[in-house]
Amino acid sequence: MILRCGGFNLSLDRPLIMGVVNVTPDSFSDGGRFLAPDSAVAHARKLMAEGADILDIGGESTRPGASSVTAEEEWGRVAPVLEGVLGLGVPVSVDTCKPEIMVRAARMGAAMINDVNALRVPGALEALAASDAAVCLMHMLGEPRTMQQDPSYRNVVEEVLEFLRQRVSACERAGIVRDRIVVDPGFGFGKTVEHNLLLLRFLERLASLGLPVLAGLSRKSTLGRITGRSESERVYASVAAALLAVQNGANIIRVHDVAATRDALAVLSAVMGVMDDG
Ligand code: HH2
Repeated sequence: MILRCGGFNLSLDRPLIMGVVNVTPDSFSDGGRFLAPDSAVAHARKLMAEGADILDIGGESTRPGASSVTAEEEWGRVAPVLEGVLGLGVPVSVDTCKPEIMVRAARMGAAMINDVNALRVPGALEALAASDAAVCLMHMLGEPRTMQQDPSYRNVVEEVLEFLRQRVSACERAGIVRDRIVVDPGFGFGKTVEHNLLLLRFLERLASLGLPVLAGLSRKSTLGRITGRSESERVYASVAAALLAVQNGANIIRVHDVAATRDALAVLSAVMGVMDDG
């Protein structure tokens, strides 16, 4: 499978690692650490050196209860970092829900728009259609401020699948072709621990859409609930979750800890590639 992504054609014959670069004061696990453009760019370089295949720059936290930012504020955070990493030779994704940010980021050279709102904000479909960027469509129940207030589903896996199917159709109607689309179940976005575990266990169902699947479990609270550990202590659990996601069909893994994830995926790839000849 090939993902067309701005000027890049990404082969998904092996799982790809998307490294997270949050340029926010309030992200749940690394808020405030890379707010200065220089430190964000240095962090992006480090993630690339560790083996990131894609960088994902975010200027607004989606943490439950995070405060929203204006487009100007968000662009003020994202633009200098985007400018600093565009020449590094790796496709750059911008994590945003705002059509004006999508347009400006794609114009500047972003290869992907990662939208936790799946292009539902008016103008977002058109913004993507007018660009050559890829898009990641993520499922979220409700909105970040309130999404963790008693989320409920009849069948979480089937409902997430149906939502994504409808968003893919909306993209196609708007003129965004399928080989530019990635889908994501949105771990932690309007989901209980059990919902997240069901989605991870049955992630393969999403592959029935015939599109690349992205999974973001890195350092999330479900892993904290299972292990009893704080955000910065969730590396081992995150690596385990990334491995399970890939085994269950994920093509792109969105992570904070690139080096650890890369080593785990190398072991998986060696085991899967070994010949059974005696
Ligand atoms: N998770 C977060 C943000 N963006 N995008 C996709 N496609 N999938 C995800 O699971 C996902 C995402 C939340 O993680 P993080 O960026 O670390 O936190 P914050 O939103 O607080 O900045």
